Amino acid sequence: MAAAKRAKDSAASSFVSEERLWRRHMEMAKIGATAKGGVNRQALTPEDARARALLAEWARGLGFACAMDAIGNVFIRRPGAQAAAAPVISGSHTDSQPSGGRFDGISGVLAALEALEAMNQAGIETRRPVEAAVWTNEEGSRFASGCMGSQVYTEPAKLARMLAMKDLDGMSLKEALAATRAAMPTLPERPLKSPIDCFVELHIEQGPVLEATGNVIGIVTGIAGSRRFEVEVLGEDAHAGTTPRARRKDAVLAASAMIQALHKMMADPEDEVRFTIGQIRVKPNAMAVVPGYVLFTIDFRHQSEEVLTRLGDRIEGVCRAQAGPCEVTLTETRRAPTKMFSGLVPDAIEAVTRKLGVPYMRLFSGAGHDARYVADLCPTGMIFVPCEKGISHNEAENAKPSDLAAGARVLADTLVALANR
Ligand code: HGY
Ligand code: MN
Ligand code: MN
Repeated sequence: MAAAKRAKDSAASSFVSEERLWRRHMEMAKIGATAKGGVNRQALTPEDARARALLAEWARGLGFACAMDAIGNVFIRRPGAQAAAAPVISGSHTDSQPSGGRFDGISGVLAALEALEAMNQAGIETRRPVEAAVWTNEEGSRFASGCMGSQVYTEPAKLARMLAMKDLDGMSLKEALAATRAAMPTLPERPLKSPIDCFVELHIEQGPVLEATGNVIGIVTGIAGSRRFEVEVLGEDAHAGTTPRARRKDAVLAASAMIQALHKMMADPEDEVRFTIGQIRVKPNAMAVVPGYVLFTIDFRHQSEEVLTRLGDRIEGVCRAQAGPCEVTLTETRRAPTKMFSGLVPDAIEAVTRKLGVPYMRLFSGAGHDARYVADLCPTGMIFVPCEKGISHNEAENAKPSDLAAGARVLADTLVALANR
């Protein structure tokens, strides 16, 4: 490549448009918009399909080709001089929590598209192809086991099990994916586990640290390990008016005792354990029926694998001790190890951030991301940008246009540097 063009490599960031990036965020925020200003765009719902279709429309308008793999991950390609070289990829997710925010996930997807467009405007030819990616079902709210797209991409043997998963209405992921495909233009197939040269994910921090310290860029050092469980409590439906307490097998009473005991066990003085029971389903869920069935979910996270093992392995015993006349079944639906990021990608992010003069720090992520799994395939790193008061997984989630644009600028030059190294 001519020296002049290489010299322009740093120009990609100067073509990032804050206005265009913010406008695309607001366009996406209309899809699945909730009354309180957030989004409900759960994985592979018609809303998620509309977001993917809009993204594909923008991408094709820029001359980029799109592809999709067997679990619905989408790849938007900007060609490189060496067409057969493994691509540098950046991306995140379009799906949201049921009462999610306008930035979680989608910011990483739109920053990646913005970086590709800025490379076009800068007239930069990269040696490797550069791609923007959408990973299917990162949130794991509609279909359990989050980061599903990146899990299956890196471990294709998981595909069949994931496609068979059903949502609360009994629809399988396979059916939901077929509906999503039907709502999008037909895209060429991308084989699972196709080589990736390296991966960078931009995401809002979902914590207060960057904002509180006046930093705009977070270079992520790692992602906390997590263990997810489903606890089923089996009692016996009975009449609320005629059944004496001594004869009841009340699944809600047992589950509430378990929940109290678990929170007591997990309460660490350092307040580093992240233990959440976010979903409780009761059947038959009727006022005049002593409930015979409860399912509740456990989301347990910590940086230390020893803590995850020691406390996580005690969960079943604590539940059994509180079961009373009910039976209890514990299923571990996912265990993800703590993943650390170092070397090539974080260092490339830092070099670009310093060159652009953006205030930054290195920090650890309590939130999970697809980068955790992609890191098993290639050198990986993450860029955080601030979100207001660290609020996320909440309809009030907010971010500043200037911070999103700063993140996209760092991302654009990092992708060019990685693609040309
Ligand atoms: O739960 C998480 O950490 C991610 O935001 N889905
Ligand atoms: Mn996310
Ligand atoms: Mn999330």
